[in-house]
Amino acid sequence: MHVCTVKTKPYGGQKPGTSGLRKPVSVFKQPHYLENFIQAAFDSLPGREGATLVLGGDGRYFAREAAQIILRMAAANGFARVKVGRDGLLATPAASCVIRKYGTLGGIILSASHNPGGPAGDFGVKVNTGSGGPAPEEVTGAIFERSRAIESYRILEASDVPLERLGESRLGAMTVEVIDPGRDHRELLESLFDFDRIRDRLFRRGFRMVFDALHAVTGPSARVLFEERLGAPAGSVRHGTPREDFGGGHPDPNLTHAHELVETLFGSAAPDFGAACDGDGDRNMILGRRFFVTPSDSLAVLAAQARHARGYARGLAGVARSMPTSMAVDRVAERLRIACYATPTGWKYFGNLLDAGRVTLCGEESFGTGSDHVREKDGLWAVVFWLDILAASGRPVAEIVRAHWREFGRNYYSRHDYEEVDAASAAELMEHVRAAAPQLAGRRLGSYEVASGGDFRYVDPVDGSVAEHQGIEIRFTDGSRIVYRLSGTGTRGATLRVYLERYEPGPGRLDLDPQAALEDLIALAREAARIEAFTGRTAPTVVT
Ligand code: G16
Repeated sequence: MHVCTVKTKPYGGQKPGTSGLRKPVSVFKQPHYLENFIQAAFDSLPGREGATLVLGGDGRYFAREAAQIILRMAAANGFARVKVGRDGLLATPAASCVIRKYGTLGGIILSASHNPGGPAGDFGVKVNTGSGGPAPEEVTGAIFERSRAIESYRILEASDVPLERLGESRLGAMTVEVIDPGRDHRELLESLFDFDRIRDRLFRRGFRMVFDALHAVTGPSARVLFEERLGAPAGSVRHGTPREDFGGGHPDPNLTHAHELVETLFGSAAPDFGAACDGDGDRNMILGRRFFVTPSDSLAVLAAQARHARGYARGLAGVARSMPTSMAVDRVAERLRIACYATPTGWKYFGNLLDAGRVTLCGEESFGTGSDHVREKDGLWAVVFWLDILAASGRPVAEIVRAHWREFGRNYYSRHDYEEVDAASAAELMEHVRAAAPQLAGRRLGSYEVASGGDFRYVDPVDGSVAEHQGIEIRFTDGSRIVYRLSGTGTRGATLRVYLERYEPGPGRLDLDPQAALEDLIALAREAARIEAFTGRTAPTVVT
């Protein structure tokens, strides 16, 4: 076995987006494309000589090949050990857990998250640092710069390492350790929540749940957690076997893509509780019987109820949400007299706040919720947290959320996505809104009066770093808002996201359909940005 130095040329466009480098599989399969990015990442992680790396992913198409390439490159780049999930599987929060527990230098997660997989789907590489969280801007920036100047990469000439069985093997001077992809993470969850209470008060009393793993990474661990450890009936976990193409589905836990689960929960013999996670296990969707919990409400309810969970009984240091996430959690923070931070979209922006102990819980409208137990959002954690709250309160999901609205008011909320629009037109639309927004202050739009309008700029309160142009917000005097952003995770054209929010203090009008409650704002948002004129679209592609 010897180390080869392979000559290469830079590819353009290896700039990591909101969450790693995501591209169609066909792009990743170009000669040296993956290798260039991995070498650039290794070069940007100081201290790799003799260090340990964590490797895994959601098991999507091309992941097996990619894992073998990365193992050979890690061996040629001086790593002493790679901890890799069995069969190359490791959910994103589980990877974060392993990095933190064993103090490794960082990790590489092979996933394009909720994007479809298969030969015509997407692939992705996420780089995490020693904190267990996604690489911060300064690291992703360094990787990008390095990728633009790369001339060669190092790789060991060797045959594939078997990844099917737990245990250790050698690859040159490096040890490859195949680990159980879920064990460390499950142990962590068990330390935070009262498994006995969930088993005794829920499943021993006939409580029924359906967890839809969407043929993605959480299936095997979900079976152990829910069916073996917590006592849910066999068959409670659906689509629990990971597939390279996610069974042809779209592993995105929302009302559109997890429609089978939604139909079950809204059907005549609906179980008490439903949940789903995405491709790499960091997103979650929570459903009660004939009831959908928006991610923003989920964060607010978890924050309000956290004291009932063992791991959070001492109280929360603070909470954080991404700027476009509804302000429901702000009201809880106010009541609890704790700090509430609004960050740009992207889990990496929570890292400093979590590391500094300023926040305990954080979440995003994009079906992500998490806490300081790891440095990624955590799908299974959110599901177990909800079960723990249900067990503690003895009330169904819908009642808990309705009681929350009665106490704090309801933030009606929706996101309208216009996917795969022409990138240049989307950029023009954003320029138009950027120029128009500040002029709107003080003007009336329909029945609303504009309080302010402009670009969201974030100054990290811990290290002072600045992130500009993180979405354009139009705020109204009654607390309603419209936010416009371009997604940083799409791989085809541009995705325009329009976020809509209106606060209803109650006690009446708390049970409206969100699309009806937001009707005026939806029309205003379309007009103010001239969405049809710029994109040719008369309706969004996905509404969540
Ligand atoms: C990633 C990020 C999230 C972000 C989401 C959507 O999630 O980690 O912080 O909210 O993308 O981002 P965008 O609106 O830019 O598409 P994931 O689950 O895709 O890794």
